[in-house]
Amino acid sequence: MPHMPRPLILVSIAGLAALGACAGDDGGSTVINCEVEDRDEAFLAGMQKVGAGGTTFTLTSSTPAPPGRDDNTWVVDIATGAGPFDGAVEVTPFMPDHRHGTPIVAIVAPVAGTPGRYSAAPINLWMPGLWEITVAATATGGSADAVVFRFCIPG
Ligand SMILES: [Cu+2]
Repeated sequence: MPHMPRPLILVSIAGLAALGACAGDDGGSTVINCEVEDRDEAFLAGMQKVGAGGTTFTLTSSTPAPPGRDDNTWVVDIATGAGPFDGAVEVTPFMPDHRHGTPIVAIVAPVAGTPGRYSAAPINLWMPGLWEITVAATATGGSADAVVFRFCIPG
């Protein structure tokens, strides 16, 4: 039976290589060069996106700016055709190349005194690479809308 163990060994090596793709990034063994990443966006305070439902999302500020590794705080202004948005907001980071997010949930809260303004923290971008950060807004008793901001975290 000399040939029996070989296929098993090959499968094991392939499995380790697949797991190592993401773990290697985290350990810093792979350098992420954001200069060659063309799916990301240049951060600009006040940058705007309009959702499919017509809701306007303004990324009023990011701390740090541009968004950096680990914890970020964002202020987002949300408006509908009827005026400032009022409802539930969720901010969800995701790494499309690795198919994972972050275990840390960003707390989103309305900013007192400014209708339609929400703060979100911590937006935990814990790994270098391209992140997609979805901002979703569901109006009280109304419809939902969302946009995606894409930023590359160097490392
Ligand atoms: Cu990752």
